Amino acid sequence: MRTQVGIIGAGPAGLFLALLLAREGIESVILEARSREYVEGRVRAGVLEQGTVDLMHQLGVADRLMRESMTDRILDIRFEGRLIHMDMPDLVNGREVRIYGQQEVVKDLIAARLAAGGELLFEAEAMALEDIAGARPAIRFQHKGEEHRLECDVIAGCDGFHGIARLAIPADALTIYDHIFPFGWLGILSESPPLADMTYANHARGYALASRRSPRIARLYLQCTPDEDLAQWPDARIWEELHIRLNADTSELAEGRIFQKGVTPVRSFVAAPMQYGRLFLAGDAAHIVPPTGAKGLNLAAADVRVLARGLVPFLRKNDGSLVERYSQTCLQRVWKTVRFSNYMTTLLHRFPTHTPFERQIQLAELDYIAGSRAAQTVVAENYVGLPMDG
Ligand code: RFL
Ligand code: PHB
Repeated sequence: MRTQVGIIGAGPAGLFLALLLAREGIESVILEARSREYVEGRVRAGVLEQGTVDLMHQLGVADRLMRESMTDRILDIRFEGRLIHMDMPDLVNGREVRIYGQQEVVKDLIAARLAAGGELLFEAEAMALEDIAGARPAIRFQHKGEEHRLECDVIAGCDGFHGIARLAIPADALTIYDHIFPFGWLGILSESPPLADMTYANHARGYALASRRSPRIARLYLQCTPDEDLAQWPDARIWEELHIRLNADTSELAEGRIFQKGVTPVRSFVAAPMQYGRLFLAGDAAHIVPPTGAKGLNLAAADVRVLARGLVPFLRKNDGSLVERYSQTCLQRVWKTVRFSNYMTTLLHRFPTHTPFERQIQLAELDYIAGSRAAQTVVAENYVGLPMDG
């Protein structure tokens, strides 16, 4: 088999990339280890920056998004019985975010890819990469019990944090920046009306977050230990803790049937550079941010925009001037996003190691944001998303 761009992974990064390239007449094959049902059912992110929404419009895949997603103007932070109420469009020139589940984005992108007749193989697991430093790299993969080899002009490693692409780069060619936070997030989906606004809470018992998926589905999170045992969290305990930490009684935060529960680690990770020879890493394969800034999916979309823009002249007329700056261009945005996600995480969580001094600094920071339009603008500007390529 042969193609121009071999894409490993049908998450947001791989799917957006394939559609961006197809629009320019560049052919690709996507290999996805899991089944279609599995990737379409994976519950993850929910906040789309304006730039990600714009990208879906440009690709002609925004119809359902515009019908079913909800705009989110407001970002609330509750702490010590107080409220910081930020109106994002008011703070940052009309910009806002949209709430639309990542699995809905993935469904829309898969449908568009298949409708256009593009190659997308499910249950096709990449096992090894060959000759990534040379001119004819290849991916060895397994599909329906058989081994295959896909020869490419370039390979896009869009295979997430646990994929194989990053591991194919010699260790001495990569610098790894890794920071594991001493807590995790317990996330649930519930059949109950959500809080009206996106609400983050800093509480002495730990952080909580109230988001939503629809007017009838709430998406709620609680800070927990990194290896929390879900068996210790019967529904009643989850609700009790949410009411306390969000300072919202049942009249404000109604309880409902919990139909999904999961624990996710909280981590910052960057592998640099994001390119080695003809292998390009994009999305979670290259970097992870703590979910507190709601940035992972958006960063994946931003990476592949830069990648597609660079690959088009390279594959059409062997002009590598843009693509050779791929990593450098992406990492500017990545580090600013790592910084913001780290800031929000540090601002809102309870750290087991906190001294009384550090707790007071945290509360002073919240008090400062509460009283300063400038500080609120900084938060809102980052939350709605920095300009592309910035
Ligand atoms: P993905 O989505 O992990 O997709 C990678 C795909 O590669 C496949 N794969 C392979 N395929 C073939 N061969 C192999 N050897 C393979 N190895 C792996 C996998 O099966 C998978 O389908 O990475 P991608 O595309 O880079 O997208 C990144 C995002 O998924 C991630 O950053 C976000 O979900 C992070 N995130 C959030 N991001 C936001 O922008 N806004 C949010 O509100 C937000 N909230 C979250 C989040 C992540 C969370 N969890 C569970 C980690 C909330 C949570 C709880
Ligand atoms: C979500 O809706 O899943 C969500 C919202 C905000 C975050 C993380 C996740 O910071």
